[in-house]
Amino acid sequence: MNIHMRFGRCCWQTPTGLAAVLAVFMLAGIAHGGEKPSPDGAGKRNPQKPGLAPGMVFIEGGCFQMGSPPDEAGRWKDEHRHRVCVRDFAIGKYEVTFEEYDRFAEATGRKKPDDLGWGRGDLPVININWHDAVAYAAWLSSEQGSHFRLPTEAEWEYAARAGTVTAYSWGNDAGHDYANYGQDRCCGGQIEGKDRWEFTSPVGSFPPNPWGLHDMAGNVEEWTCSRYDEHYGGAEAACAAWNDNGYRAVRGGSWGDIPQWVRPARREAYWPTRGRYNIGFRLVQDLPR
Ligand SMILES: [Ca+2]
Ligand SMILES: [Ca+2]
Repeated sequence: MNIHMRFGRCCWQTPTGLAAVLAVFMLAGIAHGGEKPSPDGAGKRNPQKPGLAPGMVFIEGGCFQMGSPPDEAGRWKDEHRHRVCVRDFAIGKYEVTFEEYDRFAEATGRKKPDDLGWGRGDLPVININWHDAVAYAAWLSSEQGSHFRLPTEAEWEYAARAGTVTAYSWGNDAGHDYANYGQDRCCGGQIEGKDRWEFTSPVGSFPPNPWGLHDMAGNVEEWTCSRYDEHYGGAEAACAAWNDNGYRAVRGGSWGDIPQWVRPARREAYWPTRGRYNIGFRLVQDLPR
């Protein structure tokens, strides 16, 4: 289990400066390229899918190899490869932003999460626990008359891989031109190349993966709805009950993580009742069948 990796890192918990607060709000449906479907046809997106909510990308279901090969650099033992199938779903093109979450907080009288002085707007929301994310999905569902939820761990990895089998969706080598992540070795944020951010970056600042999804690697880690099971016993394809106090699977790595931690196969575990400065989320929309 990788939960212990989340402890004992203190040197980058305190923001040292203000990130620029951008006034460009996320506009649902803006295309950022990445239009072509996966080369192997294991899944593809269809922006014309009826009922698709703004900002959602349709993902055709399919089967894939979840996990990593034994020789993948930075691999952990909980990443063992196994075949998983997922149904059609839609997933957010971007991580949920502070602007979006603040609208929910204002509408429901919730306390707005701390941005640590980095700014709000189109920066990904942080410092929200799993229950907060689930409550946001429920609220948005009632607002829009559609069903939103967190992705299962399997859906998340399927979408992050986007039909690829490499260590990263762009290839086998990490690169700050593709994602916002941290230093090569522990600990803290890193500014390098197109990665101009020591902490979080505005969503969509990096190229999308082959299925048009931004920041699946890095920026903020993302809650899944699944209970973390080190042995992949099936929990990865289901959502945990709200009163299940076990760890939740958290995916994608963050601005403060080493490159190997933003691989699609990489897994983290975290308490559902705790928020964190590097964990946010994105939503899935269940489409009518
Ligand atoms: Ca960075
Ligand atoms: Ca992310």
